[in-house]
Amino acid sequence: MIVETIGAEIRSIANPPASLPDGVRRVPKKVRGALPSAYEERSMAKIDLSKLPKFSELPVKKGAPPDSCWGVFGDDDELGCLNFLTEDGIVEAARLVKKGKVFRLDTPVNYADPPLFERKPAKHVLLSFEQYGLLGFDDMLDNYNTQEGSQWDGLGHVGNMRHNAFYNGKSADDVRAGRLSIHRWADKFVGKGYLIDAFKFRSDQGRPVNPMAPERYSLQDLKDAIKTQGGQLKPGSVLLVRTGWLQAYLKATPEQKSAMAPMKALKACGIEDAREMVAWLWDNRVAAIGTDCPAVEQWPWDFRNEGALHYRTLSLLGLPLGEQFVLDNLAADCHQDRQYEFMLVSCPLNVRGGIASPPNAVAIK
Ligand code: UVW
Repeated sequence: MIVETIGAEIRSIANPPASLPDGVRRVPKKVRGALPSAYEERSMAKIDLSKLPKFSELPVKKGAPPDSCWGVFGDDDELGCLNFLTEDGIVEAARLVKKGKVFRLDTPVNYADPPLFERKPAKHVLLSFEQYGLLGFDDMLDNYNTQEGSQWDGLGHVGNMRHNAFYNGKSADDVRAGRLSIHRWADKFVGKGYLIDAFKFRSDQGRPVNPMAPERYSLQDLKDAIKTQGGQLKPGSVLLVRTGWLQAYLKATPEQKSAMAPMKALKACGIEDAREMVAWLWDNRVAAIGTDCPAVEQWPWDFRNEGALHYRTLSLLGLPLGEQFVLDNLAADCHQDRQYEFMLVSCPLNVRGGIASPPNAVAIK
């Protein structure tokens, strides 16, 4: 199926009609057959974000779990909330670039030593051209876990246990077969970004959060921080939330880092997993949420808790989660010029069937 359509009124269609809605391009039949599936053009209709259902109107599909957006973007959709990143939004994002400053949002590979959650470090191997009598190198990253550092969790990362399904009702076999793959995002993760420095907001208020404890930033904290910072979280933005965790981690000694790496020992702050939180994210058309903490929500979180943010976002709303992002320099710049909006460009790995990816992201101001 080639055509992707958006919204309650424009459904995904197995047999596209002769004329397509504005903005939907059809891949010519001749070309379709010639392209491997990774290169299929998956076009998006121009959508009016204000016309999509509100959270209170979800679900729109019979039999879909409560609080899920399954079916809103069509039954075959694999992009979830990234559908909020529209072509017009990219043009608006480009207009936010005023100073020519670029902020890399990824940690260096193997920054966490040892990596968190018992993930394994990558081994960087140089291959010399000496054997060919030449001067030069290739290199390999052996054993690279795409979640060893900064990462987007893809929609195949966790599924809804009760419904035994991932975003949009896809099964584990669908995921194994490459559905909800990270490669679908390869050219879709560009748009407006907005940073909330929740850590600074709470500290300035005299209510500091300890990033190394499972403390939570509430929805009210996020809303109040936006009010204090100024600017607006515009519909169709990627939201970045600085929790202070990465800064605290980087200050820890090697011994402290080793002690906190195992899953059972790690303790980290995050944002609260309340229903109101995801309702706000959906109603504000947040396309993805990236944080500088290990799990977006606090760690530990209870894998059996259906209300955990991982389940509410990834599997019910198709909302990508970003973890261990580097936000300190970006935050410092935002405080300096009081501009918390920027263009965000993220090029996830083009791995067919991939589950997660380093964001390969920059914020540009
Ligand atoms: C956890 O919550 C364990 O984080 P991740 O998304 O990296 O699996």
